[in-house]
Amino acid sequence: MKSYPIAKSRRIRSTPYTSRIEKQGVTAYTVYNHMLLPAAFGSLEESCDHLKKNVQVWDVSAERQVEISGHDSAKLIQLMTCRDLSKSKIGRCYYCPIIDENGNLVNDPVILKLAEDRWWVSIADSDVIFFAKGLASGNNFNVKIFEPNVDIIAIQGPKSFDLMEKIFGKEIKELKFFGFNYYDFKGVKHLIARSGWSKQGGFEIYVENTKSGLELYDQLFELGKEFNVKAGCPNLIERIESGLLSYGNDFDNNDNPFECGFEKYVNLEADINFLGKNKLKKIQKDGIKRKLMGVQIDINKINLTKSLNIKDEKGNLIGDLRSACYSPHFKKSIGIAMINEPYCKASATGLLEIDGNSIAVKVCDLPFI
Ligand code: THG
Repeated sequence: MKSYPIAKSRRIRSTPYTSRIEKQGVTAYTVYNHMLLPAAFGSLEESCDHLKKNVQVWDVSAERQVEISGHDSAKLIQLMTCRDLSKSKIGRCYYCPIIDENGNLVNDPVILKLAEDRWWVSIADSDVIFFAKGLASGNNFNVKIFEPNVDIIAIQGPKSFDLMEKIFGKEIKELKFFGFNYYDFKGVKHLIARSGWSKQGGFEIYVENTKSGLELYDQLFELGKEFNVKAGCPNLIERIESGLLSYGNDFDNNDNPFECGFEKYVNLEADINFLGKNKLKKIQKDGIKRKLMGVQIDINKINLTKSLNIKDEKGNLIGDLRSACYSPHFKKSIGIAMINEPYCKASATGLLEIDGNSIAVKVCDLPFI
Protein backbone atom coordinates (compact mmCIF):
# COMPACT_ATOMS: atom_id res chain seq x y z
CA MET A 1 0.00 0.00 0.00
CA LYS A 2 1.35 3.44 -0.95
CA SER A 3 1.91 5.70 2.06
CA TYR A 4 1.54 9.44 2.33
CA PRO A 5 3.34 11.85 4.66
CA ILE A 6 1.43 13.73 7.34
CA ALA A 7 1.51 17.48 6.63
CA LYS A 8 2.74 18.85 9.93
CA SER A 9 1.28 22.03 11.34
CA ARG A 10 0.70 23.76 14.64
CA ARG A 11 -2.57 21.82 15.00
CA ILE A 12 -0.67 18.52 14.91
CA ARG A 13 1.62 19.20 17.80
CA SER A 14 5.27 18.10 17.86
CA THR A 15 6.80 16.91 21.13
CA PRO A 16 10.03 17.95 22.87
CA TYR A 17 11.56 14.70 21.53
CA THR A 18 10.42 14.95 17.88
CA SER A 19 13.79 16.09 16.51
CA ARG A 20 15.50 13.28 18.42
CA ILE A 21 13.23 10.47 17.23
CA GLU A 22 13.51 11.73 13.64
CA LYS A 23 17.30 11.41 13.88
CA GLN A 24 16.77 7.96 15.40
CA GLY A 25 14.79 6.74 12.40
CA VAL A 26 11.04 7.05 13.05
CA THR A 27 9.33 5.79 9.86
CA ALA A 28 5.63 6.44 10.61
CA TYR A 29 3.54 8.69 12.81
CA THR A 30 -0.03 8.54 13.94
CA VAL A 31 -1.88 11.50 15.46
CA TYR A 32 -3.11 11.08 19.04
CA ASN A 33 -4.61 13.84 21.17
CA HIS A 34 -3.76 16.26 18.33
CA MET A 35 -0.07 15.37 18.74
CA LEU A 36 2.51 13.29 16.88
CA LEU A 37 2.83 9.75 18.22
CA PRO A 38 5.49 7.60 16.58
CA ALA A 39 3.93 4.45 15.08
CA ALA A 40 6.99 2.66 13.65
CA PHE A 41 10.77 2.59 13.58
CA GLY A 42 11.19 0.30 10.58
CA SER A 43 9.75 -3.22 10.74
CA LEU A 44 6.97 -3.77 13.33
CA GLU A 45 8.00 -7.42 13.61
CA GLU A 46 11.64 -6.61 14.35
CA SER A 47 10.64 -3.90 16.86
CA CYS A 48 8.25 -6.33 18.59
CA ASP A 49 10.98 -8.94 18.88
CA HIS A 50 13.45 -6.35 20.18
CA LEU A 51 10.92 -5.06 22.76
CA LYS A 52 10.36 -8.57 24.12
CA LYS A 53 14.11 -9.13 24.69
CA ASN A 54 15.71 -5.77 25.41
CA VAL A 55 14.68 -2.23 26.36
CA GLN A 56 13.13 0.58 24.34
CA VAL A 57 12.62 4.28 24.99
CA TRP A 58 9.31 5.66 23.68
CA ASP A 59 8.19 9.24 23.08
CA VAL A 60 4.61 8.94 24.33
CA SER A 61 4.12 12.67 24.94
CA ALA A 62 0.76 12.25 23.15
CA GLU A 63 -0.59 10.54 26.27
CA ARG A 64 -1.67 13.99 27.51
CA GLN A 65 -2.57 14.83 31.07
CA VAL A 66 -5.78 16.53 32.13
CA GLU A 67 -5.03 18.02 35.55
CA ILE A 68 -8.04 18.38 37.85
CA SER A 69 -7.46 20.09 41.18
CA GLY A 70 -9.43 21.91 43.81
CA HIS A 71 -12.12 21.33 46.44
CA ASP A 72 -14.47 19.27 44.23
CA SER A 73 -11.79 17.45 42.20
CA ALA A 74 -12.38 14.02 43.79
CA LYS A 75 -16.13 14.42 43.19
CA LEU A 76 -15.58 15.31 39.52
CA ILE A 77 -13.09 12.47 38.96
CA GLN A 78 -15.57 9.98 40.44
CA LEU A 79 -18.42 11.43 38.38
CA MET A 80 -16.41 10.65 35.23
CA THR A 81 -15.54 7.00 35.96
CA CYS A 82 -17.48 3.83 36.85
CA ARG A 83 -14.45 2.54 38.80
CA ASP A 84 -14.80 3.06 42.57
CA LEU A 85 -12.05 5.50 43.58
CA SER A 86 -13.36 6.08 47.13
CA LYS A 87 -10.47 4.08 48.60
CA SER A 88 -7.85 5.32 46.11
CA LYS A 89 -4.42 6.25 47.45
CA ILE A 90 -1.96 9.03 46.73
CA GLY A 91 0.97 7.61 44.75
CA ARG A 92 -1.13 5.09 42.83
CA CYS A 93 -2.31 4.86 39.22
CA TYR A 94 -5.79 3.55 38.33
CA TYR A 95 -6.94 2.31 34.92
CA CYS A 96 -10.43 3.81 34.63
CA PRO A 97 -13.13 3.69 31.97
CA ILE A 98 -14.65 7.19 31.48
CA ILE A 99 -18.38 6.85 30.87
CA ASP A 100 -21.01 9.19 29.39
CA GLU A 101 -24.70 9.65 30.26
CA ASN A 102 -25.65 6.70 28.01
CA GLY A 103 -23.26 4.32 29.72
CA ASN A 104 -20.91 4.43 26.74
CA LEU A 105 -17.14 4.83 26.79
CA VAL A 106 -15.51 8.25 26.39
CA ASN A 107 -11.90 7.24 27.12
CA ASP A 108 -9.85 4.69 29.12
CA PRO A 109 -7.16 6.72 30.89
CA VAL A 110 -4.75 5.93 33.65
CA ILE A 111 -5.69 8.23 36.56
CA LEU A 112 -2.92 9.31 38.95
CA LYS A 113 -3.85 10.51 42.42
CA LEU A 114 -1.24 13.20 43.15
CA ALA A 115 -2.98 14.54 46.30
CA GLU A 116 -6.46 14.30 47.84
CA ASP A 117 -7.40 17.31 45.73
CA ARG A 118 -5.10 16.95 42.72
CA TRP A 119 -5.30 14.35 39.92
CA TRP A 120 -3.81 13.67 36.50
CA VAL A 121 -6.00 11.93 33.94
CA SER A 122 -3.52 10.39 31.47
CA ILE A 123 -5.77 10.16 28.46
CA ALA A 124 -6.22 8.04 25.35
CA ASP A 125 -7.26 9.71 22.11
CA SER A 126 -10.39 11.80 22.85
CA ASP A 127 -10.93 15.31 24.22
CA VAL A 128 -11.54 14.49 27.87
CA ILE A 129 -10.67 18.05 28.91
CA PHE A 130 -13.89 19.43 27.37
CA PHE A 131 -15.98 16.60 28.86
CA ALA A 132 -14.50 17.42 32.29
CA LYS A 133 -15.01 21.18 31.87
CA GLY A 134 -18.62 20.66 30.77
CA LEU A 135 -19.38 18.49 33.79
CA ALA A 136 -17.62 20.90 36.14
CA SER A 137 -19.51 23.94 34.92
CA GLY A 138 -22.87 22.10 34.76
CA ASN A 139 -22.44 21.00 38.37
CA ASN A 140 -20.96 24.28 39.64
CA PHE A 141 -17.91 22.36 40.88
CA ASN A 142 -15.04 24.28 42.45
CA VAL A 143 -12.19 22.85 40.34
CA LYS A 144 -9.36 23.93 38.09
CA ILE A 145 -8.99 21.95 34.84
CA PHE A 146 -6.10 22.37 32.40
CA GLU A 147 -3.51 20.50 30.34
CA PRO A 148 -0.19 20.76 32.19
CA ASN A 149 3.17 20.74 30.45
CA VAL A 150 3.87 17.01 30.90
CA ASP A 151 5.52 14.83 28.25
CA ILE A 152 5.87 11.13 29.04
CA ILE A 153 8.92 9.03 28.13
CA ALA A 154 8.19 5.30 28.47
CA ILE A 155 11.01 2.83 29.17
CA GLN A 156 9.70 -0.63 28.20
CA GLY A 157 11.07 -4.14 27.97
CA PRO A 158 12.68 -6.72 30.28
CA LYS A 159 15.96 -4.77 30.52
CA SER A 160 14.17 -1.52 31.48
CA PHE A 161 14.70 -2.36 35.17
CA ASP A 162 18.50 -2.54 34.88
CA LEU A 163 18.67 0.59 32.74
CA MET A 164 16.48 2.59 35.14
CA GLU A 165 18.55 1.36 38.11
CA LYS A 166 21.71 2.74 36.47
CA ILE A 167 20.15 6.20 36.31
CA PHE A 168 17.93 6.39 39.40
CA GLY A 169 19.50 3.87 41.79
CA LYS A 170 18.20 0.60 43.17
CA GLU A 171 15.10 2.16 44.87
CA ILE A 172 13.46 2.39 41.44
CA LYS A 173 13.26 -1.41 41.31
CA GLU A 174 11.10 -1.40 44.46
CA LEU A 175 8.32 0.58 42.77
CA LYS A 176 5.19 -1.62 42.58
CA PHE A 177 3.10 -2.08 39.42
CA PHE A 178 0.93 1.04 38.94
CA GLY A 179 2.66 2.83 41.82
CA PHE A 180 4.50 6.14 41.30
CA ASN A 181 6.99 8.26 43.18
CA TYR A 182 9.47 11.09 42.59
CA TYR A 183 13.09 10.27 41.70
CA ASP A 184 16.09 12.55 41.27
CA PHE A 185 17.97 13.07 38.01
CA LYS A 186 20.87 15.54 38.38
CA GLY A 187 19.03 17.60 40.98
CA VAL A 188 15.62 17.56 39.23
CA LYS A 189 12.70 15.48 40.56
CA HIS A 190 10.74 13.42 38.04
CA LEU A 191 7.47 11.57 38.63
CA ILE A 192 8.04 7.95 37.60
CA ALA A 193 5.36 5.25 37.48
CA ARG A 194 5.76 1.52 36.94
CA SER A 195 3.43 1.30 33.97
CA GLY A 196 3.35 1.51 30.20
CA TRP A 197 1.43 0.35 27.17
CA SER A 198 3.17 -3.01 26.75
CA LYS A 199 3.17 -6.22 28.76
CA GLN A 200 6.98 -6.45 28.70
CA GLY A 201 7.44 -4.46 31.94
CA GLY A 202 8.73 -0.97 32.45
CA PHE A 203 8.28 2.60 33.56
CA GLU A 204 6.81 5.90 32.51
CA ILE A 205 8.56 9.18 33.32
CA TYR A 206 6.12 12.10 33.47
CA VAL A 207 8.50 14.88 32.46
CA GLU A 208 7.51 18.37 33.64
CA ASN A 209 10.96 19.96 33.36
CA THR A 210 11.52 19.71 29.59
CA LYS A 211 15.20 20.69 29.71
CA SER A 212 15.97 17.99 32.26
CA GLY A 213 13.80 15.53 30.33
CA LEU A 214 15.81 16.03 27.15
CA GLU A 215 19.03 15.43 29.08
CA LEU A 216 17.45 12.34 30.62
CA TYR A 217 16.33 11.10 27.19
CA ASP A 218 19.92 11.31 25.90
CA GLN A 219 21.25 9.68 29.07
CA LEU A 220 18.88 6.71 28.62
CA PHE A 221 20.42 6.03 25.22
CA GLU A 222 23.99 6.62 26.44
CA LEU A 223 23.72 4.29 29.46
CA GLY A 224 21.40 1.91 27.62
CA LYS A 225 24.05 0.85 25.08
CA GLU A 226 25.03 -2.17 27.18
CA PHE A 227 21.34 -3.26 27.23
CA ASN A 228 20.92 -2.84 23.46
CA VAL A 229 18.49 0.08 23.93
CA LYS A 230 16.56 1.27 20.89
CA ALA A 231 14.05 4.01 20.14
CA GLY A 232 10.58 2.50 19.87
CA CYS A 233 6.90 3.19 20.24
CA PRO A 234 3.72 1.35 21.24
CA ASN A 235 3.92 -1.74 19.05
CA LEU A 236 0.80 -2.92 17.20
CA ILE A 237 1.78 -6.60 17.32
CA GLU A 238 2.81 -6.67 20.98
CA ARG A 239 -0.28 -4.78 22.14
CA ILE A 240 -2.71 -7.01 20.19
CA GLU A 241 -0.99 -10.19 21.43
CA SER A 242 -1.21 -8.75 24.98
CA GLY A 243 -4.84 -7.63 24.62
CA LEU A 244 -4.13 -3.97 25.41
CA LEU A 245 -7.14 -2.15 23.97
CA SER A 246 -6.95 1.08 21.98
CA TYR A 247 -9.70 3.72 22.22
CA GLY A 248 -10.77 4.74 18.71
CA ASN A 249 -9.51 1.47 17.24
CA ASP A 250 -11.00 -1.40 19.27
CA PHE A 251 -13.78 0.59 20.96
CA ASP A 252 -15.25 4.05 20.99
CA ASN A 253 -18.24 6.10 22.15
CA ASN A 254 -20.68 3.60 20.57
CA ASP A 255 -19.56 0.83 22.94
CA ASN A 256 -20.16 0.18 26.65
CA PRO A 257 -17.66 -1.16 29.22
CA PHE A 258 -19.33 -4.60 29.47
CA GLU A 259 -18.98 -5.13 25.73
CA CYS A 260 -15.29 -4.26 26.00
CA GLY A 261 -14.40 -6.62 28.84
CA PHE A 262 -13.99 -3.80 31.38
CA GLU A 263 -16.44 -5.31 33.92
CA LYS A 264 -13.75 -5.51 36.60
CA TYR A 265 -13.55 -1.70 36.52
CA VAL A 266 -17.34 -1.23 36.78
CA ASN A 267 -18.42 -0.85 40.42
CA LEU A 268 -22.23 -0.61 40.35
CA GLU A 269 -22.68 -1.69 44.00
CA ALA A 270 -20.41 0.99 45.48
CA ASP A 271 -21.98 4.02 47.17
CA ILE A 272 -20.59 6.45 44.61
CA ASN A 273 -22.06 8.79 42.02
CA PHE A 274 -20.99 8.58 38.38
CA LEU A 275 -22.48 9.46 35.03
CA GLY A 276 -24.38 6.66 33.29
CA LYS A 277 -24.66 4.55 36.48
CA ASN A 278 -28.35 3.73 35.97
CA LYS A 279 -27.78 3.02 32.28
CA LEU A 280 -24.98 0.59 33.17
CA LYS A 281 -27.22 -1.10 35.76
CA LYS A 282 -29.83 -1.65 33.06
CA ILE A 283 -27.23 -2.90 30.56
CA GLN A 284 -25.93 -5.33 33.18
CA LYS A 285 -29.47 -6.54 33.99
CA ASP A 286 -30.49 -6.95 30.33
CA GLY A 287 -27.15 -8.50 29.34
CA ILE A 288 -24.94 -7.53 26.41
CA LYS A 289 -25.57 -8.61 22.84
CA ARG A 290 -21.98 -8.43 21.56
CA LYS A 291 -18.46 -8.54 22.93
CA LEU A 292 -14.88 -7.68 22.01
CA MET A 293 -13.14 -10.96 21.21
CA GLY A 294 -9.85 -12.13 19.77
CA VAL A 295 -9.86 -13.55 16.25
CA GLN A 296 -7.37 -15.69 14.37
CA ILE A 297 -7.31 -14.83 10.69
CA ASP A 298 -6.20 -17.27 8.00
CA ILE A 299 -3.94 -14.82 6.13
CA ASN A 300 -0.24 -14.03 6.47
CA LYS A 301 -0.35 -10.25 5.97
CA ILE A 302 -2.95 -7.70 7.06
CA ASN A 303 -3.07 -3.92 7.39
CA LEU A 304 -6.41 -2.50 8.57
CA THR A 305 -7.31 1.11 7.89
CA LYS A 306 -10.99 0.75 8.81
CA SER A 307 -13.16 -1.88 10.43
CA LEU A 308 -14.08 -4.87 8.25
CA ASN A 309 -17.31 -6.86 8.34
CA ILE A 310 -17.18 -10.46 9.52
CA LYS A 311 -20.00 -12.60 8.11
CA ASP A 312 -21.33 -16.12 8.51
CA GLU A 313 -21.39 -18.56 5.58
CA LYS A 314 -24.84 -17.23 4.57
CA GLY A 315 -23.55 -13.67 4.40
CA ASN A 316 -25.18 -12.46 7.62
CA LEU A 317 -23.16 -9.91 9.59
CA ILE A 318 -21.72 -11.40 12.79
CA GLY A 319 -19.24 -8.73 13.80
CA ASP A 320 -16.55 -6.27 12.80
CA LEU A 321 -12.79 -6.57 12.86
CA ARG A 322 -11.32 -3.45 14.47
CA SER A 323 -7.54 -4.09 14.78
CA ALA A 324 -5.32 -6.74 13.23
CA CYS A 325 -1.69 -7.64 12.55
CA TYR A 326 0.46 -10.55 11.52
CA SER A 327 1.87 -12.16 14.67
CA PRO A 328 5.25 -13.90 14.26
CA HIS A 329 4.64 -15.56 17.67
CA PHE A 330 1.43 -17.29 16.50
CA LYS A 331 2.63 -17.55 12.88
CA LYS A 332 -0.75 -16.24 11.72
CA SER A 333 -2.73 -13.03 11.73
CA ILE A 334 -4.68 -12.06 14.82
CA GLY A 335 -7.10 -9.29 15.59
CA ILE A 336 -9.63 -7.72 17.93
CA ALA A 337 -13.26 -7.77 16.80
CA MET A 338 -16.67 -6.81 18.15
CA ILE A 339 -18.61 -10.06 17.74
CA ASN A 340 -22.40 -10.37 17.98
CA GLU A 341 -24.33 -12.97 19.91
CA PRO A 342 -24.37 -15.97 19.57
CA TYR A 343 -20.96 -15.95 17.87
CA CYS A 344 -19.09 -14.17 20.69
CA LYS A 345 -17.62 -17.34 22.14
CA ALA A 346 -14.32 -19.12 21.54
CA SER A 347 -14.16 -21.37 18.44
CA ALA A 348 -17.06 -19.70 16.57
CA THR A 349 -16.08 -19.14 12.94
CA GLY A 350 -16.76 -16.54 10.29
CA LEU A 351 -15.54 -15.09 7.02
CA LEU A 352 -13.79 -11.86 6.14
CA GLU A 353 -13.70 -10.28 2.67
CA ILE A 354 -10.21 -8.95 1.89
CA ASP A 355 -9.28 -7.80 -1.64
CA GLY A 356 -12.11 -9.89 -3.08
CA ASN A 357 -11.00 -13.05 -1.27
CA SER A 358 -12.99 -14.81 1.42
CA ILE A 359 -10.75 -15.39 4.48
CA ALA A 360 -11.58 -17.77 7.37
CA VAL A 361 -11.77 -16.24 10.86
CA LYS A 362 -11.88 -18.09 14.19
CA VAL A 363 -13.08 -16.39 17.38
CA CYS A 364 -11.01 -16.79 20.57
CA ASP A 365 -10.73 -15.29 24.05
CA LEU A 366 -8.66 -12.21 24.92
CA PRO A 367 -5.84 -11.78 25.76
CA PHE A 368 -4.04 -13.99 23.25
CA ILE A 369 -1.05 -14.36 25.59
N1 THG B 1 0.13 5.14 30.08
C1 THG B 1 -0.25 6.40 30.39
N2 THG B 1 -1.27 7.00 29.79
C2 THG B 1 -1.95 6.35 28.82
C3 THG B 1 -1.61 5.04 28.45
C4 THG B 1 -0.52 4.43 29.11
N3 THG B 1 -2.97 6.97 28.20
C5 THG B 1 -3.51 6.40 27.00
C6 THG B 1 -3.61 4.91 27.04
N4 THG B 1 -2.33 4.36 27.48
C7 THG B 1 -4.72 4.49 27.96
N5 THG B 1 -5.03 3.07 27.87
C8 THG B 1 -4.44 2.12 28.68
C9 THG B 1 -4.78 0.79 28.47
C10 THG B 1 -4.23 -0.19 29.28
C11 THG B 1 -3.34 0.14 30.27
C12 THG B 1 -3.00 1.45 30.46
C13 THG B 1 -3.56 2.45 29.67
C14 THG B 1 -2.73 -0.88 31.18
N6 THG B 1 -3.45 -1.94 31.50
C15 THG B 1 -2.93 -3.01 32.35
C16 THG B 1 -3.47 -4.33 31.86
O1 THG B 1 -4.45 -4.34 31.13
O2 THG B 1 -2.88 -5.32 32.22
C17 THG B 1 -3.24 -2.82 33.82
C18 THG B 1 -4.63 -2.41 34.14
C19 THG B 1 -5.00 -2.61 35.59
O3 THG B 1 -4.65 -1.82 36.46
O4 THG B 1 -5.70 -3.58 35.86
O5 THG B 1 -1.62 -0.73 31.64
O6 THG B 1 -0.12 3.28 28.83
N7 THG B 1 0.41 7.05 31.34
